[in-house]
Amino acid sequence: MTHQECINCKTTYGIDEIVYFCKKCGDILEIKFDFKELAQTLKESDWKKKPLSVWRYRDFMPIHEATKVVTLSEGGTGLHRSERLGAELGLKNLYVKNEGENPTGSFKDRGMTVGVTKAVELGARHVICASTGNTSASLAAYAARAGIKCTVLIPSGKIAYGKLSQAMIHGAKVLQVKGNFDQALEFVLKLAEKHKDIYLLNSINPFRIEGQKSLGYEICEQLNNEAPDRIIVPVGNAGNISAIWKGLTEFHKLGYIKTLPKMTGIQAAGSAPIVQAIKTNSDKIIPVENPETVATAIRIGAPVSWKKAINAIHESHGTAETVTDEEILDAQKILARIEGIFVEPASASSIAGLKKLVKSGVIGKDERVVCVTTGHGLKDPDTAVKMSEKPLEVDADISAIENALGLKERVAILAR
Ligand code: AN7
Repeated sequence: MTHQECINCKTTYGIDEIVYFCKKCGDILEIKFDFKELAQTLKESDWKKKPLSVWRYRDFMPIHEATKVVTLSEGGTGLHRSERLGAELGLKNLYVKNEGENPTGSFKDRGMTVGVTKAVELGARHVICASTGNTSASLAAYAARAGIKCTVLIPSGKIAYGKLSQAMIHGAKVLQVKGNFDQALEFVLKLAEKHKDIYLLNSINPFRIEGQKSLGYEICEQLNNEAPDRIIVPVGNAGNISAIWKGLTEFHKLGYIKTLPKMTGIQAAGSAPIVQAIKTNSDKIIPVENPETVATAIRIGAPVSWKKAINAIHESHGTAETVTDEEILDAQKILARIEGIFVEPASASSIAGLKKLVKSGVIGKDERVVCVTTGHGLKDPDTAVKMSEKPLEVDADISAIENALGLKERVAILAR
């Protein structure tokens, strides 16, 4: 009794119907469950015996029972208690949920394992997406795993090398469109509309959101069935913050958690239409024409899931904030140096946002906060190298090496 439903006019569509936008009002769709039926299924299921992972929650996923899932073991990522970073920022209860630990190195795998499983279930032989990098890397891997064709459209120039290499090695057809992400997305939407045999897997596809909601479930289970006070998420197209909130509200409705966290979205200052809407208390976004940021993953001016994200922030009494490129890179470095967690710039925006909001007093020092870091640092090695101290070149000689390390001086001082 699961169906797809328009988030605006509530028109319903069958669970196996291929439809990306509401045919009546043009808004986006979400998956709806019959909660009585779901609660009964869960009661009879042994889901709690399965390891922490996306497919631990198979009963919560809109996939038919007999379907074979397309998986690379996604989810089950670490929720790292971050005492040193917490102390630095004045917080006692800080955690980092590190999504870089997923198979292709980003949270996108949670959505793609479900999305590509659904694609195969529907008989699709060709999948497509537009991407700032991670979505294409993930889709390429899952399409390879499923043995189906994959096409990705990426913006020109501004895609991190690690991500591009993944899409290429997995055999996707990669088109670099001379334009930005928002333009690339418009083209894939047109292509999927025109060529019905090509299945679209951007995050307007509600089956991807279903996979990504497991991130919300996992955080609560890792905190012994409690929600934190706040979850901070980097926001681009706004699929992830919407998905996490969907998962949390489902867990709440089913009685697995008693409270709900404040959802807090962070965008880069140069591409922050959702923050702008929240701050001006508007129920609409004004797309950013030419988005700019070092965090190329979230260089998105017209996020498709903006309405879901604004709902999530309002319903949860959360907030949204911008961070500058400098704040992002600074946070990336701090996290790597004092917690041993290497994330890409977009991911570090959640840490940068936390720092800013603690400083301004919006986030209380006693709050239990979870920062989601969305992608691995190796996705964008160029930025990491650029902002770090260069390796010293030394002669292949022990005394030259000791010299460079300052060990010679120490010997001299000790000898005195
Ligand atoms: C590391 O790959 O949109 O708000 O095309 O790669 O759900 O869009 C990437 C997004 C955050 C934003 N962090 O998530 C793409 C793409 C990282 C990301 C986001 C992305 P959404």
